[in-house]
Amino acid sequence: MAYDHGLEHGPSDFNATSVDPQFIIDLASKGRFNGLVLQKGVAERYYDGAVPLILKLNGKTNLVQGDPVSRQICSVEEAQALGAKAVGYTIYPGSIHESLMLHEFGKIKEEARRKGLPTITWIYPRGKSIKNDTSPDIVAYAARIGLEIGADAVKIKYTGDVESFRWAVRSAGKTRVFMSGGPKADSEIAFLRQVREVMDAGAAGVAVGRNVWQSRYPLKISEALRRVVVDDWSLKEANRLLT
Ligand code: FBP
Repeated sequence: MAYDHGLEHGPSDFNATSVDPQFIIDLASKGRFNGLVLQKGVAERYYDGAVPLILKLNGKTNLVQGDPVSRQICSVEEAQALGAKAVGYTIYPGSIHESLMLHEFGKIKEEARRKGLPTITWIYPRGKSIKNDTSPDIVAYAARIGLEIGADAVKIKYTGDVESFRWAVRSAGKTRVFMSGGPKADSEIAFLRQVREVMDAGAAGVAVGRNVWQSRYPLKISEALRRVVVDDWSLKEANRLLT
């Protein structure tokens, strides 16, 4: 489960419940998530060790316009001290600043490997040169970048259909692929269908935020999600949990 939105988007993503990190920490645990993505400030004050921590090492706000850059704001050492079992880093290929992020991640990867921590990269093609960040070619390129730079897992956006996502998964080779959730889908079933499709395409799992904690039934959707991802349930079976 991802919960780094307070930095990336600000509190406008939250409601009166999800604005409280404690609610998310409890939800991740009750919903039996196998990872929780936090920035260091939230981790320092709220993380309780119940769900494996994935510490996000870089981040940015959405207040700056133009080609994005996201710089490191937490060290690998600090992440480990906070209890992280893996570290996360976002790269925006296509941005005029991409080389900065690729370089920074290269250093992080070397240190993380020495410390035995897996790396998960959010690879979001973005910037003036990117016309459509979910086109199959662009998403497959993002997946491949993950492999080329040595990420253990890559988090990419959905392309919209199983076949093109399967190509993205193949392009990532032995780097595991997680789908990024995106803004809240029209319905819980529409979101679950998307998850079913990415699993059918060979993804290792999903790393989602808004589609869980913006739902009216966060616990039910967590359970349905786990059933599809971990237990390989069909959409029909999982959907019964929502009714
Ligand atoms: P969601 O499932 O809510 O989309 O979260 C995934 C995520 O990658 C977060 O980790 C991050 O804060 C956010 O999306 C960034 O979204 P974007 O850069 O596309 O606005």
